[in-house]
Amino acid sequence: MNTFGQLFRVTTFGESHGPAIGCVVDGCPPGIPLQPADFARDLERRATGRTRHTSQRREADEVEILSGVFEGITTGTPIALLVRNTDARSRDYDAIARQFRPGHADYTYWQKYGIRDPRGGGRASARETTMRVAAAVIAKKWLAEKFGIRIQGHLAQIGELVPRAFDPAAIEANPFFWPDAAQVPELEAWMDALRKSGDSVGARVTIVADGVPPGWGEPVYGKLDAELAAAMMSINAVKGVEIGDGFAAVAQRGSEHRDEMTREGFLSNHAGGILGGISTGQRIVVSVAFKPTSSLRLPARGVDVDGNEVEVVTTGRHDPCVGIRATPICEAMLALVLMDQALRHRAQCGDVGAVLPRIPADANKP
Ligand code: EPS
Repeated sequence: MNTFGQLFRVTTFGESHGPAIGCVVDGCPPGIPLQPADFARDLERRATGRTRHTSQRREADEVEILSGVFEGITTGTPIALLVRNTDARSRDYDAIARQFRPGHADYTYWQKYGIRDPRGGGRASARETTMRVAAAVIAKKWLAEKFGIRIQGHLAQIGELVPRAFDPAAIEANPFFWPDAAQVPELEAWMDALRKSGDSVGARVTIVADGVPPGWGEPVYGKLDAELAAAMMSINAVKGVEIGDGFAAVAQRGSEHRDEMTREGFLSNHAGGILGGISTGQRIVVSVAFKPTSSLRLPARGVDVDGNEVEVVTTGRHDPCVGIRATPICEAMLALVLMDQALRHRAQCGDVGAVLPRIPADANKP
């Protein structure tokens, strides 16, 4: 399955070392101003090779709009976007073309298809996330314009390091999306040491959406939180998703977890802005766990396609922590889910109108 969404449908295609990657966005509302320059900011935020802390592959990541836009405005017809691969170095993969990297999708792709494109991880590469981010630029634009929805993520943990302060203004001012500016030098040194060691590390990314109206999400099989979990889990290397307090709810009492309501607003947001699979109008809060990447130069025991036990060593240009550039990817998946749910809500409940009483978002939020 390479298609995501029901009414706002995104299909991605392409491999990491193929000529290009791309997507088709079907079901996009007409009338949205859209030009290639709109994609630059989020694609740069996600790209490799912009700092020493990510893979040194340097892609231009320029988006070509092939269809669905006339004179800078979406027409309602399928929007095809293309990004050419310009810096693939396939010889890096010669040595492991017949081996399975422990902890990588090499093995499971082989088991499923009996064949794989080993160059750059093929379709299993994080390269594919470029097109999700591109498609979500359109969704973010529409959500912002129609509803004033703002989506922002940050890196909430890397290895054992957690931010000691939270300053929203710091997030976009460093290459980690880290909310504590004073801690960034420590983080850089920590990442330098990790890179030198040849190892990798996991991370947690938290993303929020403000301004989502109450009522989005479908009650049983199309729950907003279920679709968010599936969307985040579809990102490479994701091993866990929490909504609101997530697994911390296990140890909570109901009297603590419930979000009390006043006419001035909700007094807390343990639910992460979703009750019964439907948005409450509070901030939507999603937290995503990334595993440490598996392409390591540290030798590991593995097998090859002939069943021989081999020592696997991965050279090339790899991310020591894929979570560092996952913030825009998680934001993108949040935007795509909200866009699709917004159109579905409009289709079924567009005539319901505003329902009273409407509790404002969190009373205690700045
Ligand atoms: C990736 C391995 C590297 C990364 C790539 C993701 O690919 P290569 O070995 O071809 O340099 O650079 O990320 C991107 C190219 C990108 O645009 O995100 C992997 O194994 O997932």
